[in-house]
Amino acid sequence: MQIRKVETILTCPGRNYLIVKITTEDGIIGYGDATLNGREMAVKAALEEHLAKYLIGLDAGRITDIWELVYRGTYWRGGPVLMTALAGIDMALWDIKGKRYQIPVYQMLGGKCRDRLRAYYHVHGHTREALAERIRQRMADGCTCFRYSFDTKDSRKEDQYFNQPHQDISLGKRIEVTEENIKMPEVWDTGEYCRDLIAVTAYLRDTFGSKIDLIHDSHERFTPIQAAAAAKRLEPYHLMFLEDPVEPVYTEGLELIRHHSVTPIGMGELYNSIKDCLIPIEKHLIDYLRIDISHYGGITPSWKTAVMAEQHAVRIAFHGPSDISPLAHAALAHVDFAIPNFGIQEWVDYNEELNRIFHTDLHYADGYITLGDRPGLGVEVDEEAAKEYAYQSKFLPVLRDREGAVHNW
Ligand code: GCO
Ligand code: MG
Repeated sequence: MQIRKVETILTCPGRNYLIVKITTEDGIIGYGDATLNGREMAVKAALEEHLAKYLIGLDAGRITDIWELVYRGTYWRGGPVLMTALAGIDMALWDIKGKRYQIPVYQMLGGKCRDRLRAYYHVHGHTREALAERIRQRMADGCTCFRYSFDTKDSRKEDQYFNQPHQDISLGKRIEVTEENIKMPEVWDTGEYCRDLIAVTAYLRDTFGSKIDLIHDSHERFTPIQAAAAAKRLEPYHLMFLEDPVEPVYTEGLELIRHHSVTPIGMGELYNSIKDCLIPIEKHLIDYLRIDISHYGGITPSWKTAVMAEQHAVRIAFHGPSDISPLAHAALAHVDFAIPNFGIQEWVDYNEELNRIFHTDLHYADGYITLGDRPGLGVEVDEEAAKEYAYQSKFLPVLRDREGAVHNW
């Protein structure tokens, strides 16, 4: 099982996705996801120019050893670009091992702990009524948990809103940032947003009672004291969790939130290594760990972290937005199925173009995800179809406050 080739495939069926393809001497092909939204070229170069050559000739079965080699053996370590490159390699190696022994990855992690995964979708409404309507539509498909967002009314100006900046493209709300509009920042006011957050949440709870679970992603926009105040005021509406209330660097800020409130906290899509989440997990500062399997080095460290989190009653709710590929969704689902402390899975619909490229073994129906028993990650990649969708240069949005200073989005 010697590694013969390490290649990348960049494709844009709506959004950009970077795939790692590893081929062994005996002809086994493994695929992994190395997509980092808005930084695809940096990861591609890291893989092709800097990491691939270390891997040629190595035994593809020595996944942990190769992980260590890439992570610290080559000196520069950590950060989203390198950890995403490493994740692509790691997933491809698990895929190869599964194909070699003809078993799914979850079997290598101890087998399934559950029959299906509960999933949640993003829902956005310009107004609270539109949001409730969107939730009703999704409820008709069986979904019972929602990550809700809304646009915030500017109380100082008639008919003006602070638009939610990080909308899922599938909702048709996202403003694509291209070279033409890269200099046009969106404006944000956290005070106004927080006021609406409490009111909208109260409205949703009042409208739906306990029929649904609610998750709100504040996307690191609060300072620790703002987050503590929001979490305290949200208590009566019993969220499943308040996501990313503060930036990951404010670990002590999480203590402040805990001190003031029992609203459960979800954190993690910006964590890149086990060291980032050690203290939050061990000190019980978070309830749901939301690491992104593609930005955290892949299956190997995500599974190890899940085992550690289990010892501290922290549940796993992997980051699963539309900006990682179905290969990443497959990888995280194999881990989800194999761990006792699975919490919930963020989920998205695939468009037709994606379905042409990725033939996955995951199926969503009635609010739950099921996984078949194909070997490896269980995803067939149609490389010819991938070639039809050329890379498109896209950028991440920028948010500024009313005075023009940069604000977290
Ligand atoms: C989520 C996330 C995403 C991110 C995106 C950034 O919880 O799904 O916050 O919407 O904004 O992954 O690229
Ligand atoms: Mg998030």
